[in-house]
Amino acid sequence: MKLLGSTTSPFVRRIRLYLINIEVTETACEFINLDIFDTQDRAFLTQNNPAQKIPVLIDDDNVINDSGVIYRYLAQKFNQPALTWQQENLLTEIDAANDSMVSMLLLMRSGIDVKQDALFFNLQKERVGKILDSLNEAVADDVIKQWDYVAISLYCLLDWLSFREIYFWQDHNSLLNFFEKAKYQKGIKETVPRI
Ligand SMILES: N[C@@H](CCC(=O)N[C@@H](CS)C(=O)NCC(=O)O)C(=O)O
Repeated sequence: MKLLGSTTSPFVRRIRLYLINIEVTETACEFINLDIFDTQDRAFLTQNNPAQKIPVLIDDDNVINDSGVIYRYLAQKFNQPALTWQQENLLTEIDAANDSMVSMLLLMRSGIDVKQDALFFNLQKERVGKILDSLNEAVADDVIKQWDYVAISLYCLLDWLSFREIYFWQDHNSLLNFFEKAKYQKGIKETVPRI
């Protein structure tokens, strides 16, 4: 298998950590680090995913796009349990916060002032705030407890928000406790997004 991605993407990092967690080695799944804004790398990405997003998993003739679908593919291939509906909802929240903040980052890189008081920016900030409150509660209530795909995805979101300095979440005590414990998990150091 091959995983197309980048070291900075939180969506790619989840899959890398999940693979490590289920003990799939680098030899069994090679990580291809792309610069998605480089012409050649972008052409290679587009060949495999016209949506031009990472991660992409290539497993012989199967080309799988989107971290959520890749997760389901891997879970099935390696006989791992499927997510419960509650876990699916938590993942939807984590994805929504991640998508909003990736959009904000791209807007900032396009020279747009995301601090301005305008509908689009206000909606993203409000959404991320509400989601972080909800995830904080989920951690406090032990709904997110095991080091599974949901916890991995949450860790990747929080670490990415800090890395990009795009949203201050450290005032959420349960998330902070979760983060402090999770940073010693297998693979965290090897997949750190800092360049
Ligand atoms: N829903 C997708 C989102 C993936 C995504 O947004 N990846 C970002 C990198 S963090 C990307 O490829 N962005 C390129 C773009 O938006 O043009 C997933 O879960 O895989």
